[in-house]
Amino acid sequence: MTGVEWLVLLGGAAAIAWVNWYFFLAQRRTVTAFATAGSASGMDDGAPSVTIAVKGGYEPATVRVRAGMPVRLVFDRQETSGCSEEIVLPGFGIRRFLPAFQRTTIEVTPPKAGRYEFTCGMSMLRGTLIAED
Ligand SMILES: [Cu+2]
Repeated sequence: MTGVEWLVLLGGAAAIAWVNWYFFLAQRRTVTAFATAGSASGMDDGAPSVTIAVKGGYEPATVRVRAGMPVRLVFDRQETSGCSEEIVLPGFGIRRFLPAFQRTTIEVTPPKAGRYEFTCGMSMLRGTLIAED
């Protein structure tokens, strides 16, 4: 192969690696936020709140909460992308519109320990509440 062909091949391989990283690894990077009663900021009547940035995904995408305790999820939508305009919490029967550049608070109480997903309206963006006893 010529030098140019090698360059094209390497460029292609790099592009493929980047795409895989972007969609599979970057999206799955999760940050765990502990929301235990008494330790969270923004509490007024006892329910801890966790702010989740919405921008091409959810950050943090994993939120640990207490089973049986109400928690406020504050979705801070920082984009106008149509993908993230709805938030769905199937385990709680909730589907809510998220206005762009606003914070939308959704309070939920996981009834028991387990994993509760939250997704965009098309299930492309995903996050998880992990409720622990
Ligand atoms: Cu979407």
